[in-house]
Amino acid sequence: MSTLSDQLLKMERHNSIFESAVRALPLPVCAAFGDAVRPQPVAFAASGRVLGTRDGEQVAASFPHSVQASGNAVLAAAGVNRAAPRGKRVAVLFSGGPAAGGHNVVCGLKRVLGPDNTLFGVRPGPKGLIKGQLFEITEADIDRVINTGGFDFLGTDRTKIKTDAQFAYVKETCLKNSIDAIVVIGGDDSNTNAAVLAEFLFKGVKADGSGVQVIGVPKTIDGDLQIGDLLPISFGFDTATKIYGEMVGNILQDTRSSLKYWHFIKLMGRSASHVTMEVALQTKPAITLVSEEIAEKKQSLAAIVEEIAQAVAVRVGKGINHGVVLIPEGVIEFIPEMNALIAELNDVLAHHAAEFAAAADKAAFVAGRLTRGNARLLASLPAYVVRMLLADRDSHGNLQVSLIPTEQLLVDMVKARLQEIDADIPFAAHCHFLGYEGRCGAPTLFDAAYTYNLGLTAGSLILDGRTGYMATVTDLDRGGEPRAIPLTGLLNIERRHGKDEFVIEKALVKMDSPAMQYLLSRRAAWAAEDLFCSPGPRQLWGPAARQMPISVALNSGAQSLEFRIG
Ligand code: FBP
Repeated sequence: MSTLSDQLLKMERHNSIFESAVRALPLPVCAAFGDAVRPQPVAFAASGRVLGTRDGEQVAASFPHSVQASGNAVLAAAGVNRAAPRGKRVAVLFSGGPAAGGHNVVCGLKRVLGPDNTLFGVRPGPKGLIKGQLFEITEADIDRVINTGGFDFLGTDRTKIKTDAQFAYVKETCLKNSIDAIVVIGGDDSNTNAAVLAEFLFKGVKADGSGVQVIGVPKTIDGDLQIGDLLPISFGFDTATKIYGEMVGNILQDTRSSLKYWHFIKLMGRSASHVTMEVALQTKPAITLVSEEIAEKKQSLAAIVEEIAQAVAVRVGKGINHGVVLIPEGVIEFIPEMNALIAELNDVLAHHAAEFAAAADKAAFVAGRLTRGNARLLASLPAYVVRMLLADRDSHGNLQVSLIPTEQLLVDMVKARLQEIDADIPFAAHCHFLGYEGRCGAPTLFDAAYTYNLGLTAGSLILDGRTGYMATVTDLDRGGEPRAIPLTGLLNIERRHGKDEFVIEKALVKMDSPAMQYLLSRRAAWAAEDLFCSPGPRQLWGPAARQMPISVALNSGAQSLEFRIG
């Protein structure tokens, strides 16, 4: 066999030239963990900060063990843990959508637990915990998955552990495998799940009456799990936005080359507009919709269409017959009349689930149960939008906004409006949805380092005997500090599935945040003429490798775009 065909065969199973090289990429660790090659577990102590939410009393009543144990106190690293126990058996799982860097959390965990403790992978996600599907993670596994993207090492799913039977199965899994601790790597819903699990498993699980510790790790490309300076961003956001940034930059470059197209690009990110805002800050397109702004200004669908149509007409007047419109995935839920419709739809679907499932004409079934205004609005929407508004909610009760073709709806409506303004205005548009292509790319240096240190932090919390906390790393432009956030200090009550539930609130874009203010200060100039830039491919080596998300740098008051861990 020739050398080239040998080389090509060796590349199979995640061994491309890039993947092989990236496994050897050294990862910096926060000073608290000591040596980068042999990181040490840290002990934790109360930092002096205590968290609370408006529903604190109900939380304390429903999560008595967790609240009593943590006092909702934020923990800070307090030196190397010289008394770390041995023989701990820890299970780790991914939960929810994939995000770059998840494998490095597992690697950090394994490294800090060391050879004296055992790490098990749960396959796939919470469902694997219910079914008891565990396997021991080896050093060879870690060498293979480090710095690689995706969640494929363990797989993931969106099962919400909620029934008595499911909780009993989880307990059985813990007992059968003598599990001492579970690490849940997930977003807001999954960390809410982790809080519930921590309370359920707090004590009385094992024969000696002791419990099973539960630690959460903040993941989601959406960027909607943020807690001020305690959690400036969840992992996966940087990689996803840099991948989208490169693609949007390429499309912008095409618009100015071919000189005849508008591109309406919807960006994943669920409800919040963090992803869209970050990509806008990276690329500077003509138009950026921000869902939270639309809600604040109470803009109707017609008003949004009018704004875009006018911007197109003004550019055409200047001879610029092209541009890019960035659209947040969840924008539809923020348009007041659509929001009212979706809320009523959610209630109808939750309360008539069986009849709805059996109904032949689902739209007619629902319309008959809506208020007159909402029924009229539903009837006015194109069939491709109605179908998705009526599609199954996910197991956490969320509308699957990624399935709603908002970009197509806007193109169709803008086209119709431009015809009314002046039939001679040229308008040719393409639609894109950038979502899944950003979730599993190889982690950026930021995400690779951040997640490895999150794994070290989660493992340290377990060895320090903690439960009901979310691991975090703060001060990302000043070396990085491992900390722990009490999950019960984040819980509020929200209406989901037609009933009140404890949830960690999604962090939306704040209108007065420095990142939003910056976008507002530049948006008109970006609409008036082409000022875009192309961030290019993400770099693991080279000048852009150390760049953190622009919105995170702005919002955390950083002095430059450079992150510094270690
Ligand atoms: P998480 O909130 O679980 O991290 O998921 C993020 C996300 O990628 C959203 O941006 C998107 O709306 C959703 O998952 C898509 O879900 P699915 O993977 O089930 O299609």
